Amino acid sequence: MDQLLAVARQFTLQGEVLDLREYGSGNVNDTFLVTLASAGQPHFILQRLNLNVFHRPKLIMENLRTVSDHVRRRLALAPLGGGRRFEVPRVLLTREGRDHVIDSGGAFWRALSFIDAAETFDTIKDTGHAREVGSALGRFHNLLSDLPPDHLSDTLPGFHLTPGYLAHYDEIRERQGVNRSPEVNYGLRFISERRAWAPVLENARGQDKLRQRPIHGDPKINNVMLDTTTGQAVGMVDLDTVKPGLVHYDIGDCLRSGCNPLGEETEAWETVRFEPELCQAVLQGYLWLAQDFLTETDYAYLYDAIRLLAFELGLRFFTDYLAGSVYFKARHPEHNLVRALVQFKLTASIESQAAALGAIIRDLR
Ligand code: GN1
Ligand code: MG
Repeated sequence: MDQLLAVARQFTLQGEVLDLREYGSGNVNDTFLVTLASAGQPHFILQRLNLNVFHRPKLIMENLRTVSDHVRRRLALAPLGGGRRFEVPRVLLTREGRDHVIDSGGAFWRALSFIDAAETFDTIKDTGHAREVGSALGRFHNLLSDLPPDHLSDTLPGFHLTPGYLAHYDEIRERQGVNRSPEVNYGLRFISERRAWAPVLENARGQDKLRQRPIHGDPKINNVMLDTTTGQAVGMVDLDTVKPGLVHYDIGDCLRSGCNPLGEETEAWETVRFEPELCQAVLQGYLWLAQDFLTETDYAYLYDAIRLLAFELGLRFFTDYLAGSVYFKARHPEHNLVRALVQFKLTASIESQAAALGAIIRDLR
């Protein structure tokens, strides 16, 4: 705690630290909310980056600045109407003007502005919430649609490349073997039945049917901030995975998160379902702002994106379970297995509603 406070103080230009507590439910970094005795900006976010996942933190800080500067510039040129606000976190500097602190143990700390009078939720509440989540992603993509993707570094090579996750899965199975159980058998079979289809987005990209754009990388519902009074989306947080990629990764990830009413952390994996009404609402919110830049072929791959990103996250959790939970923080030894089963059930639910989801996509165009 003393070390934490000492790090927090380096980012405070004025005001004493009144409170410092763990914040949010991230699976990779450690996040804290700092409260200051300062009337102007009483809160900021302090984070310890997980260097096992993010090998080049300086590039992440550069991407963060590129994105938040670009978003601010766009909004200054064309402010949102209707009393709406939209923000992404700003990088805060230390008293010496640096954007991070390395502590005595070598950990990498950085501070970000807190979006005021806003909150996030781990599970989706209703179609109104779903529409706002979709519109936040649409707004984010729209604001970055004129930023050339090569202005962003690829801070996490291989992120969202499903064939790479399959190769890693094979390697782990080979290296560590598998402790069989009915749930593990279900997962093994589930993956093997879908592996031929899994390169669908990468193949389309290889054939130049889909092109790279700036993406968020992790637009799950608890990365969308909603105004505490109006419930409107007012920002997207967690920009560590911003990089060049396919918007399909984001759309699929947003939907696998926003259309699962039980949430990705439920223990009741057997009853997980993908809700088409929520899907309709997320897509409506998204497409309202994204239709300006989406092409015909982009639409043609939306259904695959929804199905693939749920499958991919299941595969990632399942592999990490087999590997002994070395990537995603786990609260118990079976945690990543249960998380995987949730995503596999969600994938199966998506597949069983393929025709209805196709119709929803068609009707929204
Ligand atoms: C991880 O750490 P967090 O919760 O922001 C992961 C995402 C997953 C997500 C699932 C860098 O995000 O890809 O979708 O867990 N981030 C990384 O909750 O792997
Ligand atoms: Mg994240």
